[in-house]
Amino acid sequence: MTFYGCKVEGCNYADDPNGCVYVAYARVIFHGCDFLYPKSTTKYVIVADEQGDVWLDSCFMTFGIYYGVHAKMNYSRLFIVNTHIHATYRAVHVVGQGNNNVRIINSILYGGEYDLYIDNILELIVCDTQFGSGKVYIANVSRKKLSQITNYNVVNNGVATLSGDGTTTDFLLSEHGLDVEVTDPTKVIVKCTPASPDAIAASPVVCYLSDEDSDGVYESIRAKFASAPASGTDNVKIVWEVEYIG
Ligand SMILES: [Ca+2]
Repeated sequence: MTFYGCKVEGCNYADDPNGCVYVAYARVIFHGCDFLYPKSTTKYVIVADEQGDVWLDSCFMTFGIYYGVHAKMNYSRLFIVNTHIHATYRAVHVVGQGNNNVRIINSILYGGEYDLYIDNILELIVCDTQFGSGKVYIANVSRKKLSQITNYNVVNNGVATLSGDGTTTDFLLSEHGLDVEVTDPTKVIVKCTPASPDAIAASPVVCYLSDEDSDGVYESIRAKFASAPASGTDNVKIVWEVEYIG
């Protein structure tokens, strides 16, 4: 079924014989629609491989779905709002040409392989959204804002309690816990706050990402004090915070 510009309200696409809906050179709004059990179990539900804006508002895309939305967009926009997509392979897949906008708000994305796969778009905003146990891949996005996402940590924080020995200035705090494999430490902001008298006395302190096992992946956080904290047991406390900005 191919749409060339319309609003689709309250439709039920169960058992669509083609297994997919094409949107090409058009603006299509799907509101309150139910997409499930496509006849083809290896195809896409919504395909937007040409110029074409797609709004999915208050829709369900579940039960037997392989790909949810597959977009190879050019000068197009994809908005997914109040929508649940549960796909056996990829819930949302967008590989653009550097000039698309994708916004996903207050939705649930579950994919057997990827919950979300985004590459080469202009702007990505994801907020108040729940991911499943699939992977998330986001690359080559010029502007990006991710907030209030369940099951995908782009921010993390913690408290490290250490013991000074009067000579050590550089301490391993913990792993950062971000759901991102960090190979470029310039993509992560690391902040820390000294939170005990001996930590404050040895400050200023800076925190930074560290590749403890030298495998090219920065999995840890370290703190470096200007002077060695005093000797003691659990006398050096640091509050740390990390944010992925890649
Ligand atoms: Ca490593």
